[in-house]
Amino acid sequence: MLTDTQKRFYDENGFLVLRGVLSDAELAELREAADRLHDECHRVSKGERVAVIQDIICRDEGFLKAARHSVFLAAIADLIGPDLELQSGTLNWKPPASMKSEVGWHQKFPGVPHSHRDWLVGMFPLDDATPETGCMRVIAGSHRRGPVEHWQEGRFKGFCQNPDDYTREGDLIDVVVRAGDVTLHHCCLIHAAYPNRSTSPHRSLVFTVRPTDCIQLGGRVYQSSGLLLQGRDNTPAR
Ligand SMILES: O=C(O)CCC(=O)C(=O)O
Ligand code: NI
Repeated sequence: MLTDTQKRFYDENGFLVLRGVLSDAELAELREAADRLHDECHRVSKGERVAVIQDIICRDEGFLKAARHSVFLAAIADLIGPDLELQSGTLNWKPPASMKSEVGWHQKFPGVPHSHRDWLVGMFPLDDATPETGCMRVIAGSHRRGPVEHWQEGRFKGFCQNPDDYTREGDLIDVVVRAGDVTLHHCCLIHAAYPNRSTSPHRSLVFTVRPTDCIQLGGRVYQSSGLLLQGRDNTPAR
């Protein structure tokens, strides 16, 4: 389903934007499901920080449908193979006018190491994502460096510790997307996100997807970790 140009873009840059994946009806259903978690999100965020609600596929059928969306999975299959399972599925909710909802520079892989690096994160913004509302920023091509330093004095910090890893201006891209688009980013892509300075909450669904031959070596395991999304789940480990 992806063109060779799209596949090459992902290989070179470590991320890809798929435009208009969700229909208006699908988007409306997901927004309603997210709104049902509004009070919880608000409480967790304390009106300041990003609320990350885990295991959303266990919370609402609509979220599971998004994780199994045919276009989403077909695109991922073109990048990392057809046998796919979930590692995590979250609703990331940024309160309005919240400077503390900024997310620092990091890679996914160091917090959740796996037996190989051919896995990725898919995001469904439920609201238009711009620098004003808290869109993602990426260092294009940084996935090719492999995992970079996220530790200080032997402690895992969750964020890049070496500013050289994320301050090379030329490669820094704001990933501006519309609600209904989908972004995919490689597990080693260095990325961050702006705070939400707008007057409305900013909501995204975030699914970490791996091939079934990819074994989790560390980090948290969730109720939805290992849920088969498509294909076979008996592939030998790689
Ligand atoms: O919520 C966002 O905008 C991005 C968050 C992120 O990068 C993450 O949760 O790993
Ligand atoms: Ni991230």
